[in-house]
Amino acid sequence: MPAQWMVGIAFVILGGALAAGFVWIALDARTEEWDGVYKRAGLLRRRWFVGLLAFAVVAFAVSMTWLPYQFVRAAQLPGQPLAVAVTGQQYAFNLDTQCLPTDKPVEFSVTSKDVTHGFAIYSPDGHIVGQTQAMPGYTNVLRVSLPTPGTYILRCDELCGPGHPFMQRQITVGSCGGSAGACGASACG
Ligand SMILES: [Cu+2]
Repeated sequence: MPAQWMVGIAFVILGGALAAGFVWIALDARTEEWDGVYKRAGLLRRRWFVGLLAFAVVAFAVSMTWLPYQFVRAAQLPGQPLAVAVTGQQYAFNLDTQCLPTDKPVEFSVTSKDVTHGFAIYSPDGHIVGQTQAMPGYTNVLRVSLPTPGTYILRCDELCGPGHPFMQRQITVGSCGGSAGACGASACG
């Protein structure tokens, strides 16, 4: 069953249970003084709030390890990375290498000389494999693994001016004069 369906069914069940609780209290109120109904409704709301709060805290803590924070990516992609400096400037990316290896992580340090740009890496089959922002006065670090050799495309995915649609360049992964899977020494530095 698709995840969206499971989430939808869980939402309907939980929402229905909450609504049923309030309906039950509302119907019960016809034969009961307001004070008792008010207390039970308040209790239900407080328990619901505490339950949601506990769920949110747990979900936040667990999902931290799913997000591409630097400490998470460093743990997922261990090893000494190839450091690549990237500077965005209307409307091009400046990199200090033309070739990236397939056999170790690549760590991009991304900044900008003018406005905020996006920095998105697209694999040869057109899938996005990593993304961060190129921001003036700040360096974002993006660690990725590129195990598939080929020609990748770096695209700006943040509207940065009239020339934004043309802000892209190619970069080779895995065959820069050496055998596939390894960069030539001069190209990779
Ligand atoms: Cu742009």
